[in-house]
Amino acid sequence: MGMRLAVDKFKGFAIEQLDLAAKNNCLEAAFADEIKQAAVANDPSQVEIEKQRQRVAKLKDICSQKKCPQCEQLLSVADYLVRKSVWALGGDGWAYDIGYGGLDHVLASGKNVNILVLDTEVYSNTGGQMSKSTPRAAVAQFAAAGKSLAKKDLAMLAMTYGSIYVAKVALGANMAQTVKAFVEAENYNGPSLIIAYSHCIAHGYNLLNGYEHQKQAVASGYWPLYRFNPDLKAQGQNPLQLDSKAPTADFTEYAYSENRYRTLKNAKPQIAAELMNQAKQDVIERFNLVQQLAALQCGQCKKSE
Ligand SMILES: Cc1ncc(C[n+]2csc(CCOP(=O)(O)OP(=O)(O)O)c2C)c(N)n1
Repeated sequence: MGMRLAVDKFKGFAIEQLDLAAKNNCLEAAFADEIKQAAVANDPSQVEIEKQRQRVAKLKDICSQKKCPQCEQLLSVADYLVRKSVWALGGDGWAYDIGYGGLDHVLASGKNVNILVLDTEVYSNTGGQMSKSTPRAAVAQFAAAGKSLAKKDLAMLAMTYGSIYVAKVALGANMAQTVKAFVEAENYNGPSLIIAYSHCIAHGYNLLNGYEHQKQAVASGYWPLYRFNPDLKAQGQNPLQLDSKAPTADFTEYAYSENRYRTLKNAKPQIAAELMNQAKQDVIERFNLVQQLAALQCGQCKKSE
């Protein structure tokens, strides 16, 4: 958020210096205006961004040959005249728990900030403590008897704003969908949140098979892939697009291929069975909810705006 505000401030300052440099006849007015128009354009295409890069390179060339203080100032901030994207990266411990208040503040700011959550479902750096993202029935530090509550649905919470780009991705399950989500988030002129399924040593399996586990997480319906793009509303379309199929694999089978679930089955089979039943129900309910929301007819979206 601070980065976004700083980038916007520097851009504003660069535009002021650009105007002054044109007034001082250090720059041709038409060239300065061309740069200014491109700098304030809302949704520039990649081609337009490249063109602006070339203009700014030429501008820096001109400024470096002038000796006036105006041009020196402009030279120091000229790069901010090209569109800059801002990304914040963090884990689930940060996004779901300790940084959630701040995350929510950024999401509600309406600013063009992109957020990527690498969701390992535990605090990985500090040794695998439970977070609100840890799924029910999984064992983690502080949840030695298996987590008794369902995973917090951060994507669903973010979608309730209606004005935030939200995507759930799993690189190992669908690379094309992941890339699509990143491109759309980057292009969306507002806050974006991408939650990426991320395998972790704390899950308890050979990480060489990480992508295979990601595939199973998606195939079992545990990790539905979807994209919520508020821009689609303006076209009368449902903003929510479900990108993964209805479950084709068994959740229990997937879960018990990972030590974080299996440990409990071995140590306390009865509790494990009970939690696994509930966890299975979580998966069914959550997948059904997303499926139903994605199937809504949104012909009225445009009219009601
Ligand atoms: C406010 C705050 N509390 C605690 C820490 C200590 N800390 C450093 S890394 C970490 C784990 C973060 O977990 P997560 O956000 O899930 O990221 P991961 O380690 O999984 O990548 C913690 C608690 C911190 N840096 N800041």
